[in-house]
Amino acid sequence: MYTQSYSLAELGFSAHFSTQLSLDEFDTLHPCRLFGLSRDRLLACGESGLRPLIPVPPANTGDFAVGDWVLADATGRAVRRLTPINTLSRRAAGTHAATQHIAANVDTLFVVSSCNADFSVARLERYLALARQADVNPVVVLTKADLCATAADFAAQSEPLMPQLTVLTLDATAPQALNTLQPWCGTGQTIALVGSSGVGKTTLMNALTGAAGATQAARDDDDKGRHTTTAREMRRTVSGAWLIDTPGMRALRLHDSRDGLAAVFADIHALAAACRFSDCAHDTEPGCAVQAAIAAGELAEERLQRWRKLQREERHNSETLAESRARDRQFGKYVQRVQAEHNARKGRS
Ligand SMILES: Nc1nc2c(ncn2[C@@H]2O[C@H](COP(=O)(O)OP(=O)(O)OP(=O)(O)O)[C@@H](O)[C@H]2O)c(=O)[nH]1
Ligand SMILES: [Mg+2]
Repeated sequence: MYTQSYSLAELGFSAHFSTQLSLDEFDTLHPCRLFGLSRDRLLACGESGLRPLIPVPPANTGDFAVGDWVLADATGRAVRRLTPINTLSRRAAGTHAATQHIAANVDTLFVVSSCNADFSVARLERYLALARQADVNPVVVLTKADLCATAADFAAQSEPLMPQLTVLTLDATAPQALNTLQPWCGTGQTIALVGSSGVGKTTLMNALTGAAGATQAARDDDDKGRHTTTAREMRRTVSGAWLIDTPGMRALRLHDSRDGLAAVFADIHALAAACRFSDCAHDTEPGCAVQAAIAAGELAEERLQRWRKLQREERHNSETLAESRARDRQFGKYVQRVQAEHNARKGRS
């Protein structure tokens, strides 16, 4: 795959990371960027090229994200994760309350959707909140414009979803896609691709990297033979940026995203500030600026409903995660106490 090596600057290393190293660590450890991870191993790239790394227990690979910077020792251990500039994460699928990292140290999030039945403004708003919460710049990329006569309509529906949102429409299979995305793909920049399965993320990645990663064939009744992406991985674009492909997500569950939601729904937040009552529920209260905007046709009722739904979900997931973290902390303290008592008994005997 990667035979050549890159300088730390080419890999995106900056003062944010170098200032985290002690003098001792500068002498003995090597900063490496994570290109991929599996159940028990990290695949990392430093100045001397790609190498597998093993996390030092109690850390496991789930504690890391593709795009992370780690410090590696000479024996192939990832000694420490450097604090990232940002991490995109979601609440993991299933009932188990945990966060799942999507990517770290990302400059731009390409939120990919196609100009067909996959298109959903509610889903776009979700991804935009994810990006804004992590302080990542989102760009909406609408693919399959070549298969649709009304691509401009899809773009027009997307643009008002967040202030100053950039929306691009393109044919991901055409060579021009490269030029359209070029402004975000400078040397050392990191881009992550998110979106549902089949929208063209890997196709875009192939266009930008000039390599052939497996894409999934057009969907038909029989799913056999499709090449859906199953792992997150980071690859270099022809212009020296770093691109993180992710598997299509069935559900993106937001957590701890209050600021992200406020940034995406800035229109509703601005209106709410003008309501007569500070605790206005924007229902039937007198002097509600939100309902007045709906009545005047300036705000769509559906957008208010989508905002409410995301807020409820965000609150529920954040509370569940907070409870689960508190439980883990209590259990950690219990283990420490038992250990201390055990050691004290050993010391006495
Ligand atoms: N005509 C046309 N086909 C496209 C476009 N984008 C993607 N495709 C096709 O759509 C299919 C799915 O594309 P992929 O790139 O594999 O989709 P993905 O988003 O990576 O899917 P997952 O890996 O399952 O998440 C492939 O057959 C692509 O050739 C486009 O803009 N125009
Ligand atoms: Mg894919």
